[in-house]
Formats: sequence, structure tokens, C-alpha cells
Amino acid sequence: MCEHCGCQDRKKEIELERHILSHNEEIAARNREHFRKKGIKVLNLISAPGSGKTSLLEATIDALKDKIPLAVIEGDPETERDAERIRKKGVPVVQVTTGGACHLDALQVHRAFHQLEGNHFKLLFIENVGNLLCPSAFDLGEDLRVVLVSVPEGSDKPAKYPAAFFKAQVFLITKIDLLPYFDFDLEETRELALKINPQIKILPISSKTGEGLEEWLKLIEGLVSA
Ligand SMILES: Nc1nc2c(ncn2[C@@H]2O[C@H](COP(=O)(O)OP(=O)(O)O)[C@@H](O)[C@H]2O)c(=O)[nH]1
Ligand SMILES: [Mg+2]
Repeated sequence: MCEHCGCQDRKKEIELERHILSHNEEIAARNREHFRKKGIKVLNLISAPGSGKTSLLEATIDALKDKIPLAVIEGDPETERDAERIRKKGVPVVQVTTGGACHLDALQVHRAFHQLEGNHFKLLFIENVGNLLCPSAFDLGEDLRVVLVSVPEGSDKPAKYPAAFFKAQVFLITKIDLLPYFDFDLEETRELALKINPQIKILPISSKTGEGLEEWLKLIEGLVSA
């Protein structure tokens, strides 16, 4: 090992990371095949803590649960709090507590999915652990990856966290009811995201006022009927 920077250790670390990621990809591919066979469409929601993932799920469930049977997997470092919020909506939910890990992996989703067995659903939402960095490296077997940034977080986030935007199909700008109170630049954030991923679909929404939700719901209904 190099006594100055420990570069030998770093090499081992990189090899270990590669091994973990390729193992995750194998399980994610199996998840994807399993979901496909069962006719279940899966969305993976990724954002920083507090961007409004659970609030969006609550609003989405209110709008869709009588039309589409759905279920939720919640990921958090600790507590059943988000699962309790979803349970109150009368929807099957499994909470995965990662004990400090900053993302969900495909094996955790595989196990949580088995806990949902016995429930009938066609749509599965996975709320990832609140973090804009780590979850983007881990495929869970989802059909649609959705990245969220809320207005108070600032419009520069796509430039700072490009991997999250590169691998997502949908970018939700959340809490747009707060636009009058923050210097969030909608055009800037759109441009930054499209520079990283020209195909990404961008929807500004507010779970509080319902603005923009219609298009989000249409997108989900389109995915389920595809
Ligand atoms: N003003 C406003 N607040 C919101 C909106 N969505 C969520 N919040 C608030 O943001 C906070 C975090 O929301 P939550 O859904 O728990 O975020 P999560 O950590 O990403 O799941 C809560 O206090 C919510 O009430 C919104 O559209 N507008
Ligand atoms: Mg949450």
C-alpha cells in the first residue's frame, strides 16, 4: 500500500464497489423479469430528504387507488413513519429500514416484494431513501425512474447531481406553490436537466395545491396501460 495516499486500498475499494454493483444489476434484472411476468409496473422515486416524495404518493394514491390497484415499498434509514402514512390511505405497504444505508438495493426490493405477496396490485411505487447521490447507482428493476427536486432546494441541482438526472426518465419539480417565495429559476433547472438528459420529461407539480398533478397521473395511467 502507498504510505502517502493509501492508493492500493482505493483500488481494492473500487473492485469491491464494481462487484457490489454488478451483483445488484443481476438481481435487478431478475426483479424486472418477475414484475413483467406479473404485469406490474414499477416506479422508483429518488430525491433528497423532504422533497415531497411521500406527499406526492399520498396525493397520487387519493387520485388513483379506485382505478388502479397499487402498492408501495418505503425506504428509510429508520422508522415506519412513511409506511404508516401510506397505510392510512388503505394501500398495502412494506417499510424497508436500511439502518443507515443511503439507498435501497435490488435485493431489499426483492424481499419487500415477497412481503407484499397475497395483495393484488398492478402498480408499485418504491420510495427510495432520501438522497440524490447513492440511489442513482442502484437499479431496482423499475420501469420508470423519477427524480424530484423541490423549489426550496434550488434550481442548480441537476448540474450538481448529474447521475440522478442522467438515469431518470421523469423529473418532477415539486412544491411549485412555493415559487413566489424562493429565487428558484424554472428555466435554468429545465435547461440543466435537458443538457444532461435530453429525453427526460419535466413536470412542475405541487402536491399541496394539486397543480401539475393531472399530467403526472396521466403519465402513470399511460405506463400501466402500455
Ligand atoms: N408547500 C409545499 N410543501 C410540501 C409539498 N409537498 C410536500 N411538502 C412538505 O414538505 C415536507 C416533506 O414532505 P415529504 O412528503 O415527507 O418528503 P419526503 O421526505 O421526500 O418523503 C412536509 O412538511 C410536506 O408537508 C408541496 O407541494 N408544497
Ligand atoms: Mg418520505
